[in-house]
Amino acid sequence: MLFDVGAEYGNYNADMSRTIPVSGRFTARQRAIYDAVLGVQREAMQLLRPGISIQEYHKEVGKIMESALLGLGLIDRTDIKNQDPVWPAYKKYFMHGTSHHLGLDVHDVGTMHAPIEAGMVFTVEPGIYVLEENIGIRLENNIVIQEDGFEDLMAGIPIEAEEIEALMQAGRG
Ligand SMILES: [Mn+2]
Repeated sequence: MLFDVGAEYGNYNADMSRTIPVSGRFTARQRAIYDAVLGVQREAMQLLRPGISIQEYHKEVGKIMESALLGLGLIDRTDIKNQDPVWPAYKKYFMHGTSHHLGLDVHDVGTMHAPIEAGMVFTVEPGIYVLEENIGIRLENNIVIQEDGFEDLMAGIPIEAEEIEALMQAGRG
């Protein structure tokens, strides 16, 4: 079950996604896809830094996602070789952007063309949606860009598959 939720405080917004297994435990396949999404999220966060444009960033995340989907056997080298550059093969399973500005609005105003600056706040929300397997997973945290990296504003909110399962087991008593 995929939740995309948020809170508003002092006119500022949050935007978070978590995905939990309805049974309380991920199947092996769900877990493989979950961990792939989490891996892409973590790598994507490392890319968001002052100087990079959001367009360049999305291109780089596309490459990371491509390799994750290859690993899951969802696409193969031939799909990539034959892909439409405007709609690359990975888009079949990840058809939305990875990040958007966040602030006074959930999708806050901001240019896609100017370089990213310290102090900007972004969502980082990769997802893999496999219609044919009835599995859709998105994980979304909010980060603030700093001069030398980023701070994950949701670092304290459980996201590891083990943490999610443990919480669900605990809620069963
Ligand atoms: Mn979002």
